[in-house]
Amino acid sequence: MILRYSQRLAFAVAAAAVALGSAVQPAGAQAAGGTMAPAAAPKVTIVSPKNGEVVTGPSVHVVLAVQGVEIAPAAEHRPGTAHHHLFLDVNVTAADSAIPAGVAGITHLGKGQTEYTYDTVAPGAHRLIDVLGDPNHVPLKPMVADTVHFTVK
Ligand SMILES: [Cu+2]
Repeated sequence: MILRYSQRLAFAVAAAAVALGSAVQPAGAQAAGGTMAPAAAPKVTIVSPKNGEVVTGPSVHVVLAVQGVEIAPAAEHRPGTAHHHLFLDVNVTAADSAIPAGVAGITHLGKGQTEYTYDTVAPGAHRLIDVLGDPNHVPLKPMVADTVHFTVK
């Protein structure tokens, strides 16, 4: 009786594994064949200014783009969404801690903005880093970031 039950259980587990395997395999085949995009890792791009670009100051307009993640206001606290954080001429903060607010050089685009204008950026060389953070402002894991160097004339 006990043996029979365990045999049935083993069969059921094996059948489930086969069913799972057959369900997973076509998706993998499609991705490999390029007919369906696999779930892409999130990616962020600083569209403007471009790396190496010389821009006319004093204001600098920043345009951002993402792939594979939804940008949303932090206040919505929706899992899986993110918002941009700009680090202008300052280093990125710790990967496992919330990005601080009220710190010079760090800007939260917490309303889900995908563009930002610095009113005054001094002439010279600058480095801009964009880091995606979750609704709690903690950088996504693995960190999703982009860096450009630009010059204000
Ligand atoms: Cu934030």
